[in-house]
Amino acid sequence: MPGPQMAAAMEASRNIREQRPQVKIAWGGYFPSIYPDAALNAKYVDFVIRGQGEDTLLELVEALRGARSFDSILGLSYKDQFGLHRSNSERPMRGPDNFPWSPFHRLPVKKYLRPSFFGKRTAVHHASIGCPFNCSFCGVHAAYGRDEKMESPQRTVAILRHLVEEYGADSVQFYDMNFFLREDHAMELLELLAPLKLRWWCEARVDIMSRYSDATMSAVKRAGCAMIFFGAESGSDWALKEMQKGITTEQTLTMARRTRQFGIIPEFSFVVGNPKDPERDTRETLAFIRKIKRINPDSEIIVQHYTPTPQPGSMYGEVEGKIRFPDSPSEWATKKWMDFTLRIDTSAPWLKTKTKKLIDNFELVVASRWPTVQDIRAPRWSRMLLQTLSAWRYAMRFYSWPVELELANRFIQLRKPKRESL
Ligand code: B12
Repeated sequence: MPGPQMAAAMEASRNIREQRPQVKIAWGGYFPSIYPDAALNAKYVDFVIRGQGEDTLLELVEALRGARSFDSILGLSYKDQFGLHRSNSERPMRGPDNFPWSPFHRLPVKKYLRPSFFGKRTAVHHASIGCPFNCSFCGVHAAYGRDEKMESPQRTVAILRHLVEEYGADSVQFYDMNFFLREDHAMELLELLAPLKLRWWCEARVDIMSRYSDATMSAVKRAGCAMIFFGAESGSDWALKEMQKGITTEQTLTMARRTRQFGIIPEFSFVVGNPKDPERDTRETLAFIRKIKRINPDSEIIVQHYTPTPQPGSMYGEVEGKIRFPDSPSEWATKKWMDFTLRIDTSAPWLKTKTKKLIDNFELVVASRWPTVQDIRAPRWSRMLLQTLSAWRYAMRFYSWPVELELANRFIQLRKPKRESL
């Protein structure tokens, strides 16, 4: 991932290079997959493994032992003997069923099962890999291509049963980019999942789930689903089109209603400040969030700034010339770019300071008016304090200079879903 993990990887790589210069260093994961040239520009990165890593890494080890050539390894980028960057073709993705189970017996699994809003011992699982959609701001298709491969429901449930029986897991977060794809697959999985009595979280799309029948929706609830993360992205249909999101604002409202009807908490995430018309996007999205809150006050709202990734077909074309991406990990690790990748402060040249302030202030007022249920440590009084302080602002739509909320939030420090480690 970009952000703090990358800064830690830089430090570790530099130390290894210093102490053992003969050791080759390969980077993998989202950041080097999306920015392979920037990663290779670092002296201490010899290889970049793009996208799925398991097979590429093994083949790289074979090549380092002299058993094959580097140019025969799909998904690998590297420096040749002249120091020039070479990028081999993409590696076709293999589905989860093609790999053996994770070797849980070799890990201190209990240490990884952490308390959360969902239970005392929350596990994580990937029940599919990749995503067939093409949203212009998303890193998944940039790293993995446009394909999604689902794990068989039998295998998902067998692995989860193992985590329940051997290690006492009582809840799970599915890290799939797109947990619900086909309704028949979902129904089969939900029926098998229900007897495990897990409370769980997943990410899904409003277009797909708004078409699911009532019977499937109640099976989702019966199977233990407590919360679903939806990328609602914008309150403007024109901005959704610009983002190649493939959903409508109407479908988001439908899911706000349906989640309420079936007793599931929705998390709606927004990417505000579309470069085409950031002012209009912001105005319409903030009004839309208020509408969602009227329909389903339990909705958790996540507000992010629009940050393009440099990839074909993305909004990057729109902002070309207005933004220059760093060409080395050390520049990516500066505060300015760290804030960019974490979508904290995008320093986007197309976003007026006034608009940016409005987005940030609105986020603070909404997060205080409805403090996230996901912070399980926050005492009741702290939530009540934030609610009391922010109620008049939300009612009067007065978001400017929220100094008292900034102070209260600094003191209370509620967990920010999506931003902090779990
Ligand atoms: C879980 C998750 C989180 C969790 C992380 C919890 C934790 N403690 O690990 C939380 C909620 C904290 C989180 C936060 C954020 N996340 Co996040 N997150 C994910 C998610 C859903 C799964 C990642 C994962 O663990 N996958 C499982 C691993 C096994 O798969 P993988 O990472 O793809 O790894 C494979 C290959 O990449 C490769 N590989 C990976 N590492 C390495 C290393 C080596 C050496 C090699 C050889 C290979 C290799 O091999 C692996 C197996 O094939 C992804 C989306 C997704 N479904 O992939 C987004 C995703 C990674 N997150 C993203 C973002 C933007 C963020 C935030 C910045 C959001 C925000 N505004 O705050 C923050 C950053 C937080 C931080 N500290 O840096 C983006 C990154 C996009 C980009 N441009 O790079 C993603 C892709 C989502 C998206 N739709 O765009 N996230």
